[in-house]
Amino acid sequence: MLPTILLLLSFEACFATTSIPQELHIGFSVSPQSSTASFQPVLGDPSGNFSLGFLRKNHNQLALAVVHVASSEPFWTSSPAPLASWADTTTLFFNGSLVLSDPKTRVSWSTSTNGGERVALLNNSNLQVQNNKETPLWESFHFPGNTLVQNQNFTADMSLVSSNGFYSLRLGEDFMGLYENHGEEQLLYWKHTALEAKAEIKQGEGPIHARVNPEGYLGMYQTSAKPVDVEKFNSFQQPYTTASFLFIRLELDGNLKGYYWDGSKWLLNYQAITETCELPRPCGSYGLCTPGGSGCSCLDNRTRFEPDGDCLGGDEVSGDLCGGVIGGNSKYWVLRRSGVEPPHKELLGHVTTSSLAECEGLCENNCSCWGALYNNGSGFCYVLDYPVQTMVGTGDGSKLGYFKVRKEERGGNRVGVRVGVVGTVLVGIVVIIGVMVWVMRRKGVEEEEGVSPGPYKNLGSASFRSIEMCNKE
Ligand SMILES: *[C@@H]1O[C@H](CO)[C@@H](O)[C@H](O)[C@H]1NC(C)=O
Ligand SMILES: *[C@@H]1O[C@H](CO)[C@@H](O)[C@H](O)[C@H]1NC(C)=O
Ligand SMILES: *[C@@H]1O[C@H](CO)[C@@H](O)[C@H](O)[C@H]1NC(C)=O
Ligand SMILES: *[C@@H]1O[C@H](CO)[C@@H](O)[C@H](O)[C@H]1NC(C)=O
Ligand SMILES: *[C@@H]1O[C@H](CO)[C@@H](O)[C@H](O)[C@H]1NC(C)=O
Ligand SMILES: *[C@@H]1O[C@H](CO)[C@@H](O)[C@H](O)[C@H]1NC(C)=O
Ligand SMILES: CC(=O)N[C@H]1CO[C@H](CO)[C@@H](O)[C@@H]1O
Repeated sequence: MLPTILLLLSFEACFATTSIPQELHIGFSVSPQSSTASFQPVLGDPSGNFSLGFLRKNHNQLALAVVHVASSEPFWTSSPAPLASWADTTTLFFNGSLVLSDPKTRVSWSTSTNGGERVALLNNSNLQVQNNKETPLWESFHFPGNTLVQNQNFTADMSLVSSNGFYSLRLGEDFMGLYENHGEEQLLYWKHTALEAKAEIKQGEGPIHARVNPEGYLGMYQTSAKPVDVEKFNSFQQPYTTASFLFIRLELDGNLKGYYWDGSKWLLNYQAITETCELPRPCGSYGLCTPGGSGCSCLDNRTRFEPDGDCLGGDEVSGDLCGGVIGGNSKYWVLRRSGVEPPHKELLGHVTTSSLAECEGLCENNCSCWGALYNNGSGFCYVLDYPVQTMVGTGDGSKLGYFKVRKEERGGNRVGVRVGVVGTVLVGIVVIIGVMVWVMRRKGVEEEEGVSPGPYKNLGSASFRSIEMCNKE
């Protein structure tokens, strides 16, 4: 008897979680369940293809996400807003705004819509907060992350950002471009200018927008329904395409890729960049990428390339070489290499100098410069005002590279090792102090019933970063 009841109860529980509502109304509230492995659906679309719910991240955190149910592929998430904890104190509720609230970490995300009447997920995966008007108050299609699904409009004021935050896709006046984020600066590494074969871009008629067309292309449009550009996918004008579903995603390596659904899995349909060496940093900092199969090596020929590390400097190379050092030169050492040129040089500015020495001089005397590359044939001089990433190898010995390497960051020799050990000990001490302060502050905060959110939050994230650093060591 008892087992039967239990069976019935658990059957009922299963059933309850599989009947997902298609609309959320004022007063709705739900929390993540500890038993959910990776995704807990909250709202479904009419076709059953898509679902809004809690997506588990880093074991015990979550983002709100719209996923493709059959593949669990997220098309939209509430990040880059901070992740909430996967805990029953975290709630998603609808009070006119759709709000994700985690009082424990004080993470809160909201559509900030007053007067919303319902939340609905459309059959194109667009999540909307609606009232009785035709235009929704809020829609996820206006806030893309790294993914753009078919028919989703991508406008000039949006950007698609890779989930590591390094790369972005944006529209210009008559082109779309992929950019590498260097602090404030954005370095263009791929540019596709509208061909204007079917329609022309007209001055003064507003910015262009882009959209994945279900017929199998990424189109750029201005005012007309005719595209000003058609970037074709493999599935272009294939009979299976219109019955399928397409999306593009800015991937972790900086490539823009397109996919289509064949009914059981996603197939690669498009790649903006097909040559590995044309990716923004295929071989890491101070790496050298040689087209035609020989792959990655290091600019410094005394250093061996390791696939999971950088040749020199590591990931932490940033900022500039300015300030604070007597004599100017002492902050860095110089590495020279022949047979190298900058990647995407057609997108880089250059100056023409009459000699290699003059080109190097432009960099040597400027502390915000990290390197200079000279073409002895054309006299073109490329000055790099950002930390040195992967260069491209050419067989041509008249192409010369001059690179500054920050001194403390030179690894692999005895000085480097000693600096590393001292660094580790220092990091350890900082972490211990950090944790002590954090625990003390946390106690304080708990006693005050959380009156001062600032220091608690900041300390929390700082010590979290330190712990991450230790794990890496
Ligand atoms: C909905 O909840 C949020 C978060 O608690 C709050 O800031 C907002 O004022 C509420 N809106 C309404 C209409 O009650
Ligand atoms: C999606 O919804 C729209 C409008 O609600 C409808 O016209 C269309 O046929 C639907 N598409 C699918 C694939 O269900
Ligand atoms: C995208 O833009 C086109 C043209 O402006 C419009 O007709 C269409 O409804 C928009 N699509 C969505 C999903 O908003
Ligand atoms: C490394 O580069 C230096 C300077 O370009 C050159 O003199 C040396 O022969 C190279 N060593 C090897 C092993 O290729
Ligand atoms: C140094 O380089 C930066 C970046 O390339 C440039 O903006 C600046 O004008 C240069 N300064 C001098 C003194 O040449
Ligand atoms: C650069 O060009 C000059 C003049 O053409 C030539 O004398 C010199 O050897 C070249 N240097 C290199 C490194 O190719
Ligand atoms: C993209 C996707 O998953 N589409 C599916 C939506 O649902 C219909 C009916 O079940 C499927 O045939 C599609 O493949």
